[in-house]
Amino acid sequence: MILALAGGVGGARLANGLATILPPEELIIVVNTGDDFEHLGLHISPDIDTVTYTLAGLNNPKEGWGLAGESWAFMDALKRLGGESWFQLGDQDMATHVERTWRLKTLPLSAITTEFCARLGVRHRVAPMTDDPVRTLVETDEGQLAFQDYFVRRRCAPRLLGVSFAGLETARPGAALLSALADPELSAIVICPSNPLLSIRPILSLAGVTNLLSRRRVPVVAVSPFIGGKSVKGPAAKIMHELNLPVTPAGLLSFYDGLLDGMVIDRADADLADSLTGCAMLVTDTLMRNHADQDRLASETLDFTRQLSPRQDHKLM
Ligand code: FO1
Repeated sequence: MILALAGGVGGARLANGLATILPPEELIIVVNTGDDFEHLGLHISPDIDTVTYTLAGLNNPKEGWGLAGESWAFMDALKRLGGESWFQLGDQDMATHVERTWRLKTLPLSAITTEFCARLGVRHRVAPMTDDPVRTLVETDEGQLAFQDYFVRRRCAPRLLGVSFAGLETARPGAALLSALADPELSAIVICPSNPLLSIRPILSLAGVTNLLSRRRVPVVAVSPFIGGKSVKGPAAKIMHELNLPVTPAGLLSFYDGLLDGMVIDRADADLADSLTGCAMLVTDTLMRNHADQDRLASETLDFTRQLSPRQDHKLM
């Protein structure tokens, strides 16, 4: 059984490749919820929706988030009324947010996610990292901003000074994450090519998670979201630069701080990995332009995990 940690479009793409190869009982995808926010009175869970829509084959392939073939009548009507229109909510996508918000009055996010997946034909398990509220906040040269305010409304223009996760200290890891970490059949943990700081750190920082993960003695493999010093999608590289985190295999290895047994990096970064020790490297094409790329990268990553034995001295983050 593989535990995949994911957030955002890159994470969803690799998760989709893993889901193509592995049967439903052999994969669980645990998703970041730090990007969640309340908007227009609705609870939005962007990363959960991106993963769910991608696995359902319903996602907008160009943007990566949202649904394919959307119409925008709601947004047009909202603009006419002078409403907040910086966050694009398609007409079909709105049904997800309205129905989720309504159900959250009586159900946890994990139960709603399971039900939506079933309704959309997703057979693999997709679970939020926690059912408790965690909200990513960014410190910038223009003050503190909520994550989507910074990311979408301000298009990451303010200079980033730091990131924090409100609610993380008291949030309990989700039941699916805990049961995956305790599952005797767990054979590897795959960190998808998601933003390490914004998507993966919140999952790993939940109480007890790195501790449990390290004790399992199963290989932990990260697929790099960087190619040739740039992020494949989104401003991950800009964000890392502004926080003095190098966008290189060495930078990623040090960011994950003793947790990794293996790293999958792009051919463009092969030279940079030559001198790295303490972590096995798989050098391949990591750009996922289509389904074939997703499946190939997932298959190569799984083969790689099978060749690795976990380090005996996983350091706690
Ligand atoms: N990202 C944008 O850059 N602009 C948007 O207007 C936008 C709307 C949106 C609506 C629903 C959804 O599930 C995701 C949406 N995203 C949008 C993506 C999302 O905010 C970010 O990509 C993630 O939070 C980062 O992983």
